[in-house]
Amino acid sequence: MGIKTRKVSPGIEWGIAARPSPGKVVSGDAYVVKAFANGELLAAVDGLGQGNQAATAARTAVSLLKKYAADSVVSLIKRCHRGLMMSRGAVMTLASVDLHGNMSWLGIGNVQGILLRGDPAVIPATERLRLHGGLVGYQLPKLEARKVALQQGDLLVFATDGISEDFQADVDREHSPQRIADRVLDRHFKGNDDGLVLVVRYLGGEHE
Ligand SMILES: [Mn+2]
Repeated sequence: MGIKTRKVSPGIEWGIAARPSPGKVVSGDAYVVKAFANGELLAAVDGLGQGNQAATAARTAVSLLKKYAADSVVSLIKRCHRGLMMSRGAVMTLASVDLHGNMSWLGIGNVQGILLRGDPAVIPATERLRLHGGLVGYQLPKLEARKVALQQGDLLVFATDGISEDFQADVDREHSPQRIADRVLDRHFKGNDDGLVLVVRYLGGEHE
């Protein structure tokens, strides 16, 4: 994408890198970074398949997520499920972070989510989101969000399945979110599917 400006939103700094499947013009992958009154909604979405129909499903999900950003992640998945029933469906991982750093995250399908702690004293140093099988719009598993308290400097990385799963080794915490996203995409884009990497650093607020 090559966007180099620093992206900040209340409490976070973020970066995005994405590329459509080779030969395709549109991507079925999409993301959300949306502030609401008490926090921030983050999401990476992968519309099933590639091309226009996948992009339509992803766009529908993104518009619902933005419109109802303040809702819980469970209720957002349910909304998207209803909204995508006429589409090809989508997989997605959502994280809602409030002003105190309380994060609630939930993944349906195979959009990877990793939390890398900024403070070396925190154990575990890395946490991979456990994903639930399913396809939003077709079949939902039991919805249970995982709750984590973020600390200043924590880093979140979301990657769709067009990015190889071993991307973590190329996440350098010292770099800006945009630089991390660009590097992960460059090194781990599989080349047979759309790929998207969303990187968010939690900066904390004055509300601690
Ligand atoms: Mn995909």
